[in-house]
Amino acid sequence: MRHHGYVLVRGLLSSADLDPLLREITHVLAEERWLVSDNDPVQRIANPSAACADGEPAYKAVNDKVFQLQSFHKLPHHVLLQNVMKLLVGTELFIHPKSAARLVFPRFDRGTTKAHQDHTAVGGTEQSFTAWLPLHDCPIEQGVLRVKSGSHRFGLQPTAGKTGCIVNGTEQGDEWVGGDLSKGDLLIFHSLAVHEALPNQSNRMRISLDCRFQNYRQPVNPGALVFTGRSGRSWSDVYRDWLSDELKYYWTKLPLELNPSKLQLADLAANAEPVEMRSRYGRILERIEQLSNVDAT
Ligand SMILES: O=C(O)CCC(=O)C(=O)O
Repeated sequence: MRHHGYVLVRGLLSSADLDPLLREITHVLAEERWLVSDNDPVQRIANPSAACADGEPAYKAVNDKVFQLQSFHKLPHHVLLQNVMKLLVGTELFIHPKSAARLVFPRFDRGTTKAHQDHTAVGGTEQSFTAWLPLHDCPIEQGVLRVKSGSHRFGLQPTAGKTGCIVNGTEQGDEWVGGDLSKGDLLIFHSLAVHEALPNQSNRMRISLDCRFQNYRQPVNPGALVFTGRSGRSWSDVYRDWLSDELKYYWTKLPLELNPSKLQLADLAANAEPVEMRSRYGRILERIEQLSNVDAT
């Protein structure tokens, strides 16, 4: 990790760990008609006419349903995953609550993740790590993730405006590294490691998770704990259909150091530039304050 900025762990998780979540997610996709109807949903055969990408309303509507699944939030807490991440961050492990599901349509360029560094969006300490895991075998042609080896040693790299993406060919680092992954493999990378997806050239959806981890004694971006958008979505909306209280608000029990702090958030809500950012900081502060009143289980 120190030298290359990434580690590939083969076969950490089993089918028994991953299949139930894959089944639940593909059930959601089938209901939304993202999959062709004459195949078993776990085959992930995409309906091209439904193709959409992260950042688009149609994508968000379905991704939000996946985000509500209790099993989706359980997977990053898998004990084997925690043990591996503790080797990197120490025993004071903080599992970020906002993991991401990636639902990537085939042959759909807009849906292919461009080169970026997670620290741009995740913030907090630079010593945070993403574990990227497909829920199925993911050969190169199904749009696997690849990493620019050694790129974490160059700090934050210039992006194309506010997109957060690094212009193709300007990434600093050594060679691009990627290859076929199998179900159960885990690609772990540093928050400053440049990475991107290869195009999904198959006829199946690529379904994977990004889970983020750090030491809880190091600063955490409050935006990683709450929903920052205007929709007003809250954790209680996410938990609405959960069958147990396990893992609800678990991070509120940890002694997290927020950066920006609540005081700084209040200042940013009043004075941030550009002005459009002020309401976003205001929302984050309000939602962080609301979390202080929840009863964590
Ligand atoms: O899966 C993808 O296409 C993107 C994943 C990613 O950028 C991440 O894990 O940070």
